[in-house]
Amino acid sequence: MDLLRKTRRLGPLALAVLWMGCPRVLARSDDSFEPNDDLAHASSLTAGQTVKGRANQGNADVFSLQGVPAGSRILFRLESLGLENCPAFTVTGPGDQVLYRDDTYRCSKGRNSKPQPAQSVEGAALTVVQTGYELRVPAATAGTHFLTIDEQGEADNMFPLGWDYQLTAQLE
Ligand SMILES: [Ca+2]
Ligand SMILES: [Ca+2]
Repeated sequence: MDLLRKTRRLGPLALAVLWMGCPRVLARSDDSFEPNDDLAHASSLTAGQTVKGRANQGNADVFSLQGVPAGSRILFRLESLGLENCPAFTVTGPGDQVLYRDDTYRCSKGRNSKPQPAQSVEGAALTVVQTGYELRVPAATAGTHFLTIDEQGEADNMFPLGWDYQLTAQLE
């Protein structure tokens, strides 16, 4: 009887603790490039070499490609490896110039939610392909260029979404 009373009293408390602990318990692990959440902490890419990462919602992944010659075109090839394919991309050139940026959007289960450009320079384009995405951006100015992958969410997801991807940057 005593135990039952105690359990009743502790029940709501236990539930609250469980509730508060849940997001942390259920939060997915991240990749070995972390922390790479802004331009100052970008992970360095080598043209032609493939890296694998995980973008968790609320934790942007930023990659840099150094020594891009003026007049070249960068192709960022992103292949989806699983989880929730719901990314938005931004490419930033030298002097923090935004060369391409997707609008923020909401994914919804069972629907084909796709990133859409909100801002892009002439010649920059995102193509949705069967394996994922191809993002082409002309480099007018020589120097380091950055790709930001920003996992979006659903309208009411309780836990952050995540996306496993494979990324290759090439100069065309
Ligand atoms: Ca990551
Ligand atoms: Ca990150």
